[in-house]
Amino acid sequence: MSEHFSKKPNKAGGLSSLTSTLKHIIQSQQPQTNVKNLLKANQDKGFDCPGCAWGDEKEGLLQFCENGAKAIAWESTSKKVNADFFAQHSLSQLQKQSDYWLEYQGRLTQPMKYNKNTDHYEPIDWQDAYQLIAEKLNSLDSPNEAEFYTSGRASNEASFLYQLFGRLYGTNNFPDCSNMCHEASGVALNESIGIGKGTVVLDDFNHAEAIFVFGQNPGTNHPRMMNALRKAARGGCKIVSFNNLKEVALERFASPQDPIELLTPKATTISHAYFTPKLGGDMAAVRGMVKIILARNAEQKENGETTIIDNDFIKLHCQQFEQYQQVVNDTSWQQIEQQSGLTFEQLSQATDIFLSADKVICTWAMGITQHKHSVATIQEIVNLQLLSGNIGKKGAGLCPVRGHSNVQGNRTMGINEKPTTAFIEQLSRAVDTPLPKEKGHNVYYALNALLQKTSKVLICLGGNIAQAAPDTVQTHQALKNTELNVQISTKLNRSHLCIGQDALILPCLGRTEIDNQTTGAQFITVEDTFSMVHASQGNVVPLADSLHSETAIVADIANATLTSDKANGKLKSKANSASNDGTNSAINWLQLKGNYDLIRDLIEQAIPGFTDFNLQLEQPGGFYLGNSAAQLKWNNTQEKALFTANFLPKSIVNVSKEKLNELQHNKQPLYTLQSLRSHDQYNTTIYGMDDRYRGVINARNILFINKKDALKQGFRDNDYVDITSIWSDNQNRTVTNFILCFYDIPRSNLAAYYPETNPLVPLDSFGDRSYTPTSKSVAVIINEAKNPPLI
Ligand SMILES: Nc1nc2c(c(=O)[nH]1)N[C@H]1C(S)=C(S)[C@@H](COP(=O)(O)OP(=O)(O)OC[C@H]3O[C@@H](n4cnc5c(=O)[nH]c(N)nc54)[C@H](O)[C@@H]3O)O[C@H]1N2
Ligand SMILES: Nc1nc2c(c(=O)[nH]1)N[C@H]1C(S)=C(S)[C@@H](COP(=O)(O)OP(=O)(O)OC[C@H]3O[C@@H](n4cnc5c(=O)[nH]c(N)nc54)[C@H](O)[C@@H]3O)O[C@H]1N2
Ligand SMILES: [Mo]
Repeated sequence: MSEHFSKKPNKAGGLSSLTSTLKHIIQSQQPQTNVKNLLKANQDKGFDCPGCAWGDEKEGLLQFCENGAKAIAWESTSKKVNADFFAQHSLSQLQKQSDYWLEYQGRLTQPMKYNKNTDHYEPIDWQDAYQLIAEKLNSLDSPNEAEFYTSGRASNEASFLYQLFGRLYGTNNFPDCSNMCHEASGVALNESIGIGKGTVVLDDFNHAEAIFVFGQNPGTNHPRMMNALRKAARGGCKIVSFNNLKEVALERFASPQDPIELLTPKATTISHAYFTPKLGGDMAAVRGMVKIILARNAEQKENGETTIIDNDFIKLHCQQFEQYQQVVNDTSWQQIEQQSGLTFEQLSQATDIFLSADKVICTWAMGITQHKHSVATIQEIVNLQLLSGNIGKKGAGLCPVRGHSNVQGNRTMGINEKPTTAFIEQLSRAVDTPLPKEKGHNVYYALNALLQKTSKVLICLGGNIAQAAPDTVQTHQALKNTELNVQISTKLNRSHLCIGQDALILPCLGRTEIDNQTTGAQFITVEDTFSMVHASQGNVVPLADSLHSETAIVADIANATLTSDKANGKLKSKANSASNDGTNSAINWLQLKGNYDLIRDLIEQAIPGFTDFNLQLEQPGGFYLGNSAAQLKWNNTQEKALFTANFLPKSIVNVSKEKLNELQHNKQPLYTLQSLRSHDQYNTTIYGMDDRYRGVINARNILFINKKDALKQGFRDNDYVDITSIWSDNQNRTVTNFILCFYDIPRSNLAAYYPETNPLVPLDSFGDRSYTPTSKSVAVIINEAKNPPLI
């Protein structure tokens, strides 16, 4: 033990989470407002908690969790980052501050423009800011020289207007946080089952007989999911965890809403079985389970007994089963055990649980999606579920657990750089204007285009691309190459500080605040991970009169850009041919901004599933968008659920053979590093320096390592090390002075926090077909720190 490490707690939740909630509410300096906020979180006529995309229970007074409370308290602070603040701090001074310090200064409240001569951000009128954006966009040689980034908090209304604006302007360049998150789930599921979303609803968790949780840490990142898991476990459902680390919430969880578990050491055992595969080893693990199932099935068939796989389901609904069987047969046990790091016996135990349950849900998150072979891994999970017909029946299905609270809604609204033809055609009809069909940029291509200066303008609807994207040095350079960088944000972050020629900060309202427009207070809508669409309305007075809503900001930028006399000649269209006040236009941006019901009317025409949108929202809890696969309708090209016959990757270590030989020759051990979240952060927002559930106190530069690996290299607990990534381009990517922490982690695997380790993730190291950065499998070496801090 040291000053930074204490014993890992033996349960998650309980009193510690309640005290932490209170601490964050008090620290916000707005305790009364925040108590009021928490009572409205995820309630009918309340606002949608910005914490995560988990679904809402139908009843219960309290619908928030510790980390949702942190997110809410973080937004509702009384501290302001206004013109005075920027007059006091030059850009160069701000650049020296930590990410934690930047966001801790308070809420952005005034639109600001960077002045190169003074090196300060200075106030600008909203209208002047819009004019500046309009002029810049209309001066570009091609609309494809602009990038429109979105983070998954933006509402359906704001993101619908944003993509419509981008497309009317003439581009499909919509890089978004999803590209770095669940992109692989979308690619895999669309191909396998014809829809890129999960097939379950919240109620399915009440009926499942087994729940397999792959690569996910819900105790920290989806705490409200813990209620569903706890309830299921208590009802006899068997929960099986596959996680590279022993995450305490998946072992034992105490509900803060249960008086006994709150006040005594009692807790509910969550996982019936817990397996710790190697990083990137899940595809092999699931392949192993399938191999066991198929072997047992063949045996039973031979003995004339009933088979264990669901032959009827497979015959009626699936394709390519024979090819898949062949690939499974050709996969050796040696490869399965070596890649998964699990034994035949362990995988047999997992299979026994799988087969003993009639209804199985598989959930997953970033531990599955951020590898090179993530698409294939997710398709292997689908294969497993198809074998037993575990899709389209109550209590069973596929559940990619989304991150940002409206990231799924953003996609439904068309934030997608590769829209389908059907989507574009319907949207074009709704606005009576042809729209671009060719593919645009995802995050990977957008950053490359900015690096090569073929893109010149970056507009970000929320988020913090500077710290969220991989290869920090390159990403920062990409942002510094911009001719105009526009950030629509609530808090100050690194993306406001990586700038080129012109830069604007446009401060917006948060979810908890009242959004008044010309026709009165507005609500917005969001879609959760279970495809439920519901309203969200803020209920506290905005921190400053000068704040605008995201929806209004997008409408104003669109109005200024598209209705200008100088609107890009090539883009002149019916929808854009308006006078300057936004009237007489097929799209009357100013009218839409004044009344969000009208935006929803337009969504109803443009996006399938939103018939009677405004009316449907009147139902408490909102409405279900439906899911074709859950109804056993397969909307892929084959019109069948596909068994995908992928081979296991040749290696799960993300380096070339030459590099591997070189390291072996130098006797330098190679590790695979995962970059993950602590309990005290929301992505790039750092709330505090602890990671209570892993026993870490007051430090983020921690490197979790297996004791045997450390000792073999001559390191001791608490030693300082430098971490260097191994990648084919020979560029030096190093982060320094990480403190080693001996931890229960598979050999040759490491874990450290994101975003601090993002400088190690090479931009060109991304998932096959998903382009998701391989944030959970970075090949690295570690060396004694060159310049350790003097103690
Ligand atoms: N409080 C809070 N809530 C959040 C967020 C936040 O930062 N803070 N972020 C939101 C967002 S955008 C997202 S996407 C989600 C993220 O939610 P998670 O996916 O839970 O986030 P990570 O911290 O990246 O955790 C990854 C988990 O997968 C495990 N893992 C890593 N690699 C592997 C592997 O190869 N195999 C297996 N089996 N396990 C592996 C890790 O040990 C860890 O438990 O949470 C959302 N909710
Ligand atoms: N190495 C590594 N990198 C990763 C990941 C990882 O696991 N490892 N995870 C990836 C994942 S899953 C994701 S989703 C991305 C996250 O990428 P982003 O979504 O870009 O990042 P966030 O940190 O969520 O964005 C935080 C900022 O959003 C702004 N903000 C907060 N609330 C609002 C709001 O209501 N409106 C507006 N307009 N702005 C708001 C604030 O200014 C805040 O500073 O990071 C990815 N990067
Ligand atoms: Mo995410």
